[in-house]
Amino acid sequence: MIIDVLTLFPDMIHPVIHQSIIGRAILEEKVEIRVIDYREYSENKHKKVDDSPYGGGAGMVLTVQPVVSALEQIPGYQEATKILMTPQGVPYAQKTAHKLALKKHLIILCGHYEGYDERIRDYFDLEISIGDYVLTGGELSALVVVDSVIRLIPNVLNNAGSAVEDSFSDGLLEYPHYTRPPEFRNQKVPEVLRSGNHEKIKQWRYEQSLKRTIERRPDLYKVYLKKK
Ligand code: JEW
Repeated sequence: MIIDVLTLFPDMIHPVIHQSIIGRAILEEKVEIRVIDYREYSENKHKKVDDSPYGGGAGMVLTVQPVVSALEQIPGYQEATKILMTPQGVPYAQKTAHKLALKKHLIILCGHYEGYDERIRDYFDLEISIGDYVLTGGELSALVVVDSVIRLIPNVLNNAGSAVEDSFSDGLLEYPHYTRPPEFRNQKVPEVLRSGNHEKIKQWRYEQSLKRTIERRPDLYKVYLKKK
């Protein structure tokens, strides 16, 4: 997979993608990530990429020319899946991550002003928001998409697919995990987990998953009941 990240702040992207599982996926050539500073494509004499909004009002708007020029110089950009990061986009969830993980080429645009010139939207296939909170720009959102998609590429997790799904596989939250020591200060590991009774352990974990989902995520529990 090739992922092109269009950003005005390449230094927000670089260190993150070279760590951990993403860093290894790049070294193992499971994914190629190219970070493109679209300011370089501005035809303005001062390399300006923003301007004040027509009709007035506070704040600046990202101009269309640098974005479209940066897009058009990417080989195969017409066939790529082009994603615009914006708080107005569809709320990001695991289902979208799975769809994106099937693609050969993603292009992700990060904005960094009060808004995009509306004409930019015509060049993109999909608008994504990572949740209902305010950020300073699209870079962190793009990194969330990149991380969640790369871990779904076959053989990126050494763990042959068992960790790929985690909590969202059956729609329940994960059960509590424990490891050594069996007792830390006054906290004990539940007896059942050390019993060796695998049927009992399975039952306990399922009950814990249910309890946790009902308490913490009634919204997920409702969906789980419907699917069951
Ligand atoms: C996201 C791209 C570009 C936020 C979430 N937040 C916000 C916001 C911004 C500008 C105007 C109005 C609201 C900041 N911003 C972005 C925020 C993506 C940009 C500028 C974003 N997902 N993605 N929750």
